[in-house]
Amino acid sequence: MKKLILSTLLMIVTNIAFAGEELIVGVKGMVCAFCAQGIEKKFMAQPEVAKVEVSLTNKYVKLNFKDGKRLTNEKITELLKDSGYEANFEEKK
Ligand SMILES: [Cu+2]
Repeated sequence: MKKLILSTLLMIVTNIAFAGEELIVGVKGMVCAFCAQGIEKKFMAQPEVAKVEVSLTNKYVKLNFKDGKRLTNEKITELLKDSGYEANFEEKK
């Protein structure tokens, strides 16, 4: 029992160390490096976002959020739509 508690505690500590949720969202309509750059800029301008990685080849955007923060799927959809792209939450890679 003690062991279980200890490993649970360890898990919690590890999670805190790697805090900041990661989310991969598919992006429809992204065709060139300019698109990718624009999307990256758009997300980096959001205060909740710590890191953005755009894959033009695989058509997705990987978002790393700041501790305890997150953009809602609706907000992400809206941000992408504003730039002329479509968010795809189904097809995660
Ligand atoms: Cu483009």
